[in-house]
Amino acid sequence: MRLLHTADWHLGRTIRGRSRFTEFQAVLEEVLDIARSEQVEAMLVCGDIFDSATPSPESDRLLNDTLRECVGLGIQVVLLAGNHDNPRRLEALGRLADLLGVYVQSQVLLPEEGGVLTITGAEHTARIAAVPWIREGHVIDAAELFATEHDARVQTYADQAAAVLRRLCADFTPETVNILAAHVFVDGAQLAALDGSERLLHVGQAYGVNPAALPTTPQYMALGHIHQPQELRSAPVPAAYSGSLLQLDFGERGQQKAVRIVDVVPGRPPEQHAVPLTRGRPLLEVRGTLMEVARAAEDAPGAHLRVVLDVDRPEPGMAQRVRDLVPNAVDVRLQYDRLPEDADTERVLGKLSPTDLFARYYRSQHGIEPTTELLSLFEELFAAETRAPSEAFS
Ligand SMILES: [Mn+2]
Repeated sequence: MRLLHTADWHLGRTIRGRSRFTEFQAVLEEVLDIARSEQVEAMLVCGDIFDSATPSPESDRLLNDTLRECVGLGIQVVLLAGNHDNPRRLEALGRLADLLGVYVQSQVLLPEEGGVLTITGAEHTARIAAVPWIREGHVIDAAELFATEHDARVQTYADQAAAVLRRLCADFTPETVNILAAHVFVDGAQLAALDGSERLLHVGQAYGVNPAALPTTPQYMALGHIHQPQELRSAPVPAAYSGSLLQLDFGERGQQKAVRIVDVVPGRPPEQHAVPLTRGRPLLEVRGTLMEVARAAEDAPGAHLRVVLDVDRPEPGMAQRVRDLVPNAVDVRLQYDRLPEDADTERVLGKLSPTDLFARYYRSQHGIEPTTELLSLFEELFAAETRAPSEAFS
């Protein structure tokens, strides 16, 4: 049985307020082209279908157009709710779509109550343990539902989520194709290193499932949640994050996005490979002077650009000049040398007057001294603000 594994579509995501609708449209057409030419029997979309809990009608339509095409091709679809999705909204879609072979998994269910889906292919039958994102506040409910090995000690979210995954895969038998599809954060997965954009989301949270705690019974784990495509070498069985369809934020720039094609028959290890996606616009960062940046932008006409502009000091209107010159610039930052901080001033901050504190703040933000006019304006406003309200506004 041949499967297409994808995830993290995030339909409706914008970049700094600009629509990416045509990119989503183009890349979903590309996914359908791949599904068609690879003759897949099923497509697993492992969560974060939409970017928000209240997607626009355009995003709804894009999903429906894509599903409609799959139905026409005879491709069965499994959609998982991710942490960005509204599970009840997706569930409502599933109430009708299952008649067409489009199965929505919006909550954690017992295996016999729909937690494990059955997909019948031309030659083989697949059992797919389908696990949406387990919300932090719901993990205990989920674990209790399964009456998983109960430990008197307080178990972490990650322990409980892992127990749910194992339980759902516990009844797999060797005569079927056995797959785990889940929207889950597995510890040790590579996060977008640039800007720490994904890393930040997980710092300090006990969300990461220990790979050693993952079930050993599936033949393949189709994962969603991490946007960087990757095979998960630390997992006990073949496992991968397919990654998102587009570079969704600047932290993901440079990532080659992909879908995965997985060939699997009962009782044997799967064969799988990534198929690169090419129809999204890349995200690039360009640095330098205005002229250097403009030249670099000409070399990358299709990209969304973050411009980091070298300037001596902040100048009002500079960001607008960049946008006028470089229409693809969606993010403009000014780069200049800030004055060095006095190491020991932290201790004396409490002794500074409000005006001195303001002057310090201004220097730290703008790298130059505030003018005397600005300082007296600050004093005037500060005095007005700190007077009794009746006095200030009478
Ligand atoms: Mn996501």
